[in-house]
Amino acid sequence: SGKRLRVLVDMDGVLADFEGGFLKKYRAKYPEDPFISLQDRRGFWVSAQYGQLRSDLCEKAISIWESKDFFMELEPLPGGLEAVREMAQMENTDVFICTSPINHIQHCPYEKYAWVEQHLGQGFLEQVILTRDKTVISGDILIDDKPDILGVDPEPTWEHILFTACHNKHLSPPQKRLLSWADDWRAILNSRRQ
Ligand code: BVP
Repeated sequence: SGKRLRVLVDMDGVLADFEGGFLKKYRAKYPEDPFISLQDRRGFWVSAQYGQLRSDLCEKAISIWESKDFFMELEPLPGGLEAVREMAQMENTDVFICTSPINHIQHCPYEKYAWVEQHLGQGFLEQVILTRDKTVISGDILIDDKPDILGVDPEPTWEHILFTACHNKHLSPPQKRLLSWADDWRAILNSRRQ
């Protein structure tokens, strides 16, 4: 027994295929412009790497995820929905989806809720946390593909588990990794139970 385990699960790059969805729509909208294959992605910020490739490509990249239906139409990453459904059914376990919306507010916040409703059901809307600062959210575990999760709290309560993504796979991070949802996420949860 013991206390309940609270798991925070990121959305983009962990449950929803942000990188794949971005590349597909970028290439469709800008077929004459260069692009970065997923294999060549480095660094969390897509916009920064496109801006380095050619300065005008930064704002072209941003135009993709600021467009209507971008977040809604992201494909689920393999095994992610099944994993969070299973976590939600586990004894003494609370799972929340913890995600940072973009600052262009017209579509993204709504579409993130709509995506969760479509893929996990209306009841799961209770589990959604939209925040630009994940350090102020308390939890035991945060599963997230961003290597550096910073905010106003220098000592967040959660242990950050780095979810492997195209942009972070070459790093040697200080965190434990979850290689994919086929990796042993149950063991990581159990390691944090008292
Ligand atoms: O909503 C996503 C997309 C956006 O940042 C958010 C990351 O949220 P978390 O995964 O940390 O919850 N985003 C924005 C940019 C550039 C903005 Br300028 C980017 O390059 N990549 C990216 O993911």
